[in-house]
Amino acid sequence: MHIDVVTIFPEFFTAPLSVSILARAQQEGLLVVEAHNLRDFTDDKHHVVDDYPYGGGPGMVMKAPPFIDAVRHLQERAPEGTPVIFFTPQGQPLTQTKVQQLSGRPHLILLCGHYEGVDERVRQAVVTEEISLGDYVLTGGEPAAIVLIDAVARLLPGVLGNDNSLESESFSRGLLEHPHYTRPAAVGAMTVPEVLLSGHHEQIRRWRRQQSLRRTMQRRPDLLSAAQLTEEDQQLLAEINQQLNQHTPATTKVVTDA
Ligand code: JCH
Repeated sequence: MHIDVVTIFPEFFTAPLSVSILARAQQEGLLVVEAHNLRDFTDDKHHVVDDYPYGGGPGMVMKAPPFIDAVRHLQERAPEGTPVIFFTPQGQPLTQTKVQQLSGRPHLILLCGHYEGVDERVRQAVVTEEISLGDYVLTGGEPAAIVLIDAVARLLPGVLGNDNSLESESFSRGLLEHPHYTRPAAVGAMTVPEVLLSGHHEQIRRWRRQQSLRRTMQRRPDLLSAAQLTEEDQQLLAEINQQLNQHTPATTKVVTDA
């Protein structure tokens, strides 16, 4: 996959892309990331990329022509229909489903703004999708671009190596992960749950599934409502409720019936 990033801070991407999995993906030629300096697409002596907002008000707005010229230039080397993604708090929230869609593309163009925002005509002229990382305000699009690159890169064939991480992910899809333990068996008074030491693979699978359901119920009930639960899941949830209700006043009982 080839990812072009347009930014006034190309250095922002240096360290995150030079360590761990993203570094190896690039070394192996599975991922190419190019950070392009927006100022290279200005035509004035001082490479100015921002200006005062029409209509007045605080702060600066990023000028449209440098972004539009940068995208037109990059599109000459990109397949027809390459997504041009603009990061903004007003975009669609980034989800794993969106990440999966994007990871199937050969080429992405990412635009990072700054200041109070970008001239609306950049959207009109070249942007195909606007993406938000969540309902909080960043200083600019760069941290969002790094998150997207990271999430997309790990789905590229060959990047995570041959472990089962992605398989188990699709199994637990829509639920939170169960707890993990490794040696030593005791950390002070904190021991590993007996079942994980038992060697009973079926019991271990059930325990993990139940822990996933329990965590999701307690921390992200919104996810549990959306998840497609099997017959077994319903049973495991019923057990959880029995356990909880033994320790909990009736008025706080958790209702799980669909
Ligand atoms: C950005 C800013 C106040 C924007 C400038 C460009 C994305 N999920 C997410 N949070 N923040 C961003 C993001 C992306 C690009 C830019 N800013 C700063 C400041 C704004 O309106 C209140 C909008 C923020």
